[in-house]
Amino acid sequence: MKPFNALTLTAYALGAVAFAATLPASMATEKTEGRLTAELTFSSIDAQGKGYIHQGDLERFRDEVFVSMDHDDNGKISYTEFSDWDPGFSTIAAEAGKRDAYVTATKIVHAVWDRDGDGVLTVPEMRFAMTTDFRRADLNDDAMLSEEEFLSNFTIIVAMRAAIRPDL
Ligand SMILES: [Ca+2]
Ligand SMILES: [Ca+2]
Ligand SMILES: [Ca+2]
Repeated sequence: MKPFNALTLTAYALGAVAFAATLPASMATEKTEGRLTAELTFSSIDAQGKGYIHQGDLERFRDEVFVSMDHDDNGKISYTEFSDWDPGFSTIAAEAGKRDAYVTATKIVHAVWDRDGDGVLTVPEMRFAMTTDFRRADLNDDAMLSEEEFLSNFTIIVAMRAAIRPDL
């Protein structure tokens, strides 16, 4: 058995929230604000409205997000820069009284994506995270993510929604 390091622990924690977030199916269809925000995120990745996203869509989105996050244009995303970027989850979390849980989730995601642990995200680190998350979310292995695969299995989306509403 491998040593139980911090990354294993955070990956385990994310797995646990992902598991909680996929139960039960009937509740997952309810239109919560968290789900609507996740749907809007999917729409902005799927810029052409195809109804699915492929790696190229995600890479274009990642590139846009990286540029908009990197306030000081140094090619690295600090946690402060990372936490300032928000497609809408932060506001919902504040309204739901889940600000602390949301901040914790953003810290875990930033730490997991920061593979060399130097406190900042580089383009290759973010690309690796997106590619890994894409593959993990692609349940039927067809190299495309349907909206449902993205909403239910894409790690950062699941983590943010779970932080706001653990039951959804
Ligand atoms: Ca920066
Ligand atoms: Ca790093
Ligand atoms: Ca798929």
